[in-house]
Amino acid sequence: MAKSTHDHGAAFRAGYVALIGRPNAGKSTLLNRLVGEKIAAVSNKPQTTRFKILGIVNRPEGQIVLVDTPGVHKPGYELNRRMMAAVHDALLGVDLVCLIRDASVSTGHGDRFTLDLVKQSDKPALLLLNKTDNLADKSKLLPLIEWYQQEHSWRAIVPISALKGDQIQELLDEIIEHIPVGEQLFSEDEFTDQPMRVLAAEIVREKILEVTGEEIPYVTAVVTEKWEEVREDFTRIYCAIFVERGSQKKIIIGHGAQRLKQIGIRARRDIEKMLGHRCHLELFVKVEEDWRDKERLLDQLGVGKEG
Ligand SMILES: Nc1nc2c(ncn2[C@@H]2O[C@H](COP(=O)(O)OP(=O)(O)OP(=O)(O)O)[C@@H](O)[C@H]2O)c(=O)[nH]1
Ligand SMILES: [Mg+2]
Repeated sequence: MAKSTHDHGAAFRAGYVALIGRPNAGKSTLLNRLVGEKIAAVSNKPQTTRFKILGIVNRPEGQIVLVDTPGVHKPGYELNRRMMAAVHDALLGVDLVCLIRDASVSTGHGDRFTLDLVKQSDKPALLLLNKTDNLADKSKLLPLIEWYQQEHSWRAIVPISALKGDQIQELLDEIIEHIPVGEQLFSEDEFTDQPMRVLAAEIVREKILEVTGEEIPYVTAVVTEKWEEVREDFTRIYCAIFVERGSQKKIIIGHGAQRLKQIGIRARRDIEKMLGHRCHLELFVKVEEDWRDKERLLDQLGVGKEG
């Protein structure tokens, strides 16, 4: 279980920490929570995150560079192969791995597969049992802890709730303790590696996931095509929403364009919060057949460019 043994007066630490787990485990929620800024899109649909996103946490004792990754899943399309490449890539480049597990669901093949990835990485690892707020009876954690303990030698096992913020301080202490002594990797005013136009596109994608049903999440990509800083306190943003079929375009737009309007209103609210000033957001829906399986389009859309 969590132990808090931070040694005050110890040397400054800095390191990269991968957040690895099944789709929907809560990796991006945790990233946003730890950084204290909304960086990554979050949704109740699996496979929300599509590429690596860095989030930087500055503390007096050290600097933690979190690497959010797509959920571990079996790749079907080229898009999914790139997503999994991002996971493998993240595992290679970090000092510490956090395996995030939704503690409120039972163990399946995917959990075994994810665990094996962490073991193969040969990196020091923490096990984070997330969504403890979903467990009325915390003793339900015990068999899960036992199973994971038999399978791997964890530096620590920390039950958390990324959503409610439970045990987050303890988690930060554990992470700091297990990253190397070293100098700051990023300047203190940075909190992510993603440019504003990508963050804005991700906000739009998150709103699409919120207002549409089962099929649409997988077939949508969003790209910021134009970013005009009209005045210091006013930005005009044009985002293109790509789908694969005309029928999907109809769904996104909705009856009387109501759905697209909802997406726009919600996204603009969040983008304005991020920018700290007003913006005008214009959304276009474009059909690109089978973009998920076309290398050229994926490159153009900027999906998995680093994967
Ligand atoms: N009850 C509860 N829900 C949570 C918690 N953490 C995340 N969630 C919810 O779980 C869902 C998935 O969260 P995400 O952060 O998008 O999960 P993810 O692991 O990044 O998912 P992918 O990007 O698809 O791999 C969202 O509906 C979150 O609100 C938690 O601690 N408690
Ligand atoms: Mg995610």
